[in-house]
Amino acid sequence: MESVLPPGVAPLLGRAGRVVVLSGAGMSADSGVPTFRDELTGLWARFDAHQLATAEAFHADPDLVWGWYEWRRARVRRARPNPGHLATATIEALIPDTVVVSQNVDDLHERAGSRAPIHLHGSLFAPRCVAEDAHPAVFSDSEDDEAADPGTGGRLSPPSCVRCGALVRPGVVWFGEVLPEAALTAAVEAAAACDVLLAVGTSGVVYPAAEIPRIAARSGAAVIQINPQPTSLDQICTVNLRGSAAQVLPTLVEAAFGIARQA
Ligand code: BV8
Repeated sequence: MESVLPPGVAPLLGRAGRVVVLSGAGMSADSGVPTFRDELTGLWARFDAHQLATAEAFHADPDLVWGWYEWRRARVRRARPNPGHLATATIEALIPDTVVVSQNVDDLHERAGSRAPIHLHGSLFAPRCVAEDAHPAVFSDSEDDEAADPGTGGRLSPPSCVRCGALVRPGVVWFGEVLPEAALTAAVEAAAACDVLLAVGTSGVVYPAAEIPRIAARSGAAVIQINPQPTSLDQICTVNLRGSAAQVLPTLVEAAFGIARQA
């Protein structure tokens, strides 16, 4: 596996004092969580994810969109962090000044042991009320058991907020919605100050998240991309490692720190 690492890449990470790990949907692909590029299935097959992940779609058909998010939540609950998530937590343990910036709404980084990943696009596990002040939703969350097979999913009516009776919506950032300011500011500051940024499994087309690796590159950091496919980030990267997160990230950590990968 060493072969995927051109000479000089591992020491870049091994010598780094400040690291940013920017993860996209590809980081969770090896855990069975579909990326935003993957075709939608079942009820949602006739939509693309960018269409459904909007306030317009939710207000036009709350049951369709809430059903989609509940299906995704159930799938993530059944998923397991993969060696890519585990290697990220290892980097954090070895380089204390590591910031994990996730575009993903799953909790696989946390379940792999990452301290406090920054969620730029929210979370599947933080539903909130549609009311202006977006107060956390108070509702009896049918924490259906982890084992329940989400199957192909279906339409599901969103609950009403017990506190104000308004609809409850997924706690994610939809297209056309602004990102949480504190999260974005923290990510931009970390990117501007890091020595190395690892861009893992992101197509680099969704803004403003796609600006993060560009800020790091402009600030003189080494940008290492891990992705089986070329992306719009290739040109700004110091090195492009063609492979999966679960394969390449543990190999890089092993080579950089001389420690065996976690299964
Ligand atoms: C906003 C939560 C202010 C919901 C998500 C500038 C230029 C152009 C457009 C814009 C711009 N500024 C704003 C926009 C509009 C828009 C945007 O960027 N549109 C894009 C599509 C052109 N941005 C917004 O709307 C943002 N808000 O700007 O607000 C504003 C407001 C009004 C008007 C103007 C401005 C909000 C963006 C956040 C949207 N919410 N998620 C949910 O999840 O349901 S984004 C969502 O898509 C995901 O969270 C993820 O972040 C993103 C998908 O991107 P990636 O993670 O990169 O994943 P993708 O599927 O694309 O690619 C997967 C990659 O993995 C591939 O490269 C593949 O090769 C690789 N891969 C596959 N397997 C593996 C792998 N890699 C490693 N290992 C593997 N095994």
